[in-house]
Amino acid sequence: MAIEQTFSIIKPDAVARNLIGTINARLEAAGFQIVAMKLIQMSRSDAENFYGEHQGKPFFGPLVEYMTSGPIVVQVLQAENAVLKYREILGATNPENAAAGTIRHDLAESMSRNSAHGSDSLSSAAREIGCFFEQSEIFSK
Ligand code: IDP
Repeated sequence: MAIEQTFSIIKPDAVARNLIGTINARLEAAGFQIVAMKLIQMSRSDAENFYGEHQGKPFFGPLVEYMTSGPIVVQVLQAENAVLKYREILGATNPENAAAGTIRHDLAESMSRNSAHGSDSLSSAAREIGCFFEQSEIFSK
């Protein structure tokens, strides 16, 4: 299996509840190496661009409001099969449908305040990493 990089966000609800360490411990225990990480607050244009595929959907406005409401942690995670592996430990978008033991099942507040983001494909990961990181900020061997 190939070594991949995926993009992760620890979302505002999780940062506000002091869950950065809890989520990072889960990521490291699952075998991810955190090769880039920043604490930032997204601007409205960052959020609109990042979630551009959802423009026009009823939840788009509230999603942008929420994602800009406070600090978030943006990360690049590296592992074998990282994209699928992270989606598996993240769990379904709606925490009510997420499997027991996943981040969203165990930690998320609701479908909109669902604690973390993980890229859904290698091409999304490349695009999303590029929204927040220069290549020189990624510490990959
Ligand atoms: P994902 O984060 O599991 O990849 P997406 O469908 O890409 O899910 O949606 C992006 C984010 O938008 C979700 O994580 C969630 O915060 C929010 N979202 C998606 N669908 C809904 C919805 O039907 N109601 C409220 N928020 C939603």
